[in-house]
Amino acid sequence: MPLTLLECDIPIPEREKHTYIKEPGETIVPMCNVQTTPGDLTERGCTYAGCMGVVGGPVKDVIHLVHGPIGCAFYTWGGGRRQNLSDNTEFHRKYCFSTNMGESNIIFGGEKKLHDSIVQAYERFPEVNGVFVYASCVIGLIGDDMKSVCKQASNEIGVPVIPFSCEGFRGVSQSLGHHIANDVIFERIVGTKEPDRLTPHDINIIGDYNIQGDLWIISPLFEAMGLRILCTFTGNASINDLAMAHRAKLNVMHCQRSTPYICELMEEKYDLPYMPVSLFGIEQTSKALRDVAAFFGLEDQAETIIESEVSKILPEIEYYKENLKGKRVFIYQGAPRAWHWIKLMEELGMEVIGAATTFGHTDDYEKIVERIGNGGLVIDNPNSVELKEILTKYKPDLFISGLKEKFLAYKHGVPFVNGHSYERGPYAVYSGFVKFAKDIHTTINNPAWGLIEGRT
Ligand code: CFM
Repeated sequence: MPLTLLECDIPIPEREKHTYIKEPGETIVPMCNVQTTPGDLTERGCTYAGCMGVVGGPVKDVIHLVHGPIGCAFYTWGGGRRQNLSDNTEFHRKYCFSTNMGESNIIFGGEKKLHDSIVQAYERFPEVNGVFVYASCVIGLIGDDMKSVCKQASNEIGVPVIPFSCEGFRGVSQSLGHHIANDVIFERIVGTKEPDRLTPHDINIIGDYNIQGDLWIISPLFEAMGLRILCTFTGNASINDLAMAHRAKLNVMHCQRSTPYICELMEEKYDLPYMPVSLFGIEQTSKALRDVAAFFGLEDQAETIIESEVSKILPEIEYYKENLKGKRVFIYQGAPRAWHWIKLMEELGMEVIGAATTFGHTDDYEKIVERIGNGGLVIDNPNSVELKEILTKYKPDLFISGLKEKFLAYKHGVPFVNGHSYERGPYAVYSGFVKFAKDIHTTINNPAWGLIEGRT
């Protein structure tokens, strides 16, 4: 029984191609990264969300101006589902900028409004080092010439004004938005500045967005090894860091869905190699540190750090493992975290019975299918009706997913942890693993679940 059709999908038989139950010895990858079937109420985000909300938005010292109707600007607020923190707390994520396109602008064009918005926003916040302008769907439809407006405004205000043509409808999911942001940052920013000094141990951490401060626990591990972090892409990044990123000796790539594009471009143009790593859990983090250390000949330093970090957390991890052994988990993330975390759950003695992604590509599913156990359900881009069927039929002991799914899980009495913006994170590397384990332990063992009437 390789591909399977959930009961709720009888009216949308196309969904069968996206739903796979792993059989021993098989290497089937469910259909993915294709347009959503009409009638399927997808939970996917749009291209603009991937460009602005994921990759562009974390840059801490630029105005993020949304060119579109005001509703699209909701994504700019730090109070939303993403919590990519920065140390520029007086500005970053505190303000929301939009051209607030109304009906008449849409009819007569929004170029003047865009120009005036850029100039006004900069006059109000002259301390910023640039302006990023993001196109929403409407702009693609009316054809405003963002490029020339941005160029003219940049000449007037004297800082880079960079347009991102990330109209929401362009891709099948937010994934294309990541790609567009990578391309624009590479073309317009990387290589435009030189660092004051270079060391033989300069790295960039690519593909970490500092969710609840992940980077603030990741970076010290690399620094303790003797490495210098030149740039982070894009958690807590300044546009000036990004401009100098081409001078690093190695790109350490964490999120392997939102950043392989820029890593490949930098390798091609600047001969800068990249190394994919997983920075979650003991085994994967230790491997990452060892791999990076081997590149620089810092193996001894890495071993010392690994030993001290692991010994610090092991007693607590053992405790959680004892209490979580045999629990069955269903993970539904955007893409790579689904496969990063299959290993992590195993480290806690739990079993992943299902894994899903919103916008994973073939390489994400290959890793999921390889890592999940026989009988595991692998489903691409599930909608909430399908999620409900999975939660009630498979009855996992834990559901790891995002805010949109949280209340669905609660309604069905399934313990839940937010794997996107976290509960009480950060969740990366060693100290974050303990927090992750603690949140999982707390929710699974919460007595409230037993009090829910009609728990399925
Ligand atoms: Fe990369 Fe991410 Fe993810 Fe992603 Fe995301 Fe995220 Fe995610 Mo939510 S960049 S692909 S678009 S690891 S916001 S920090 S948790 S869906 S699996």
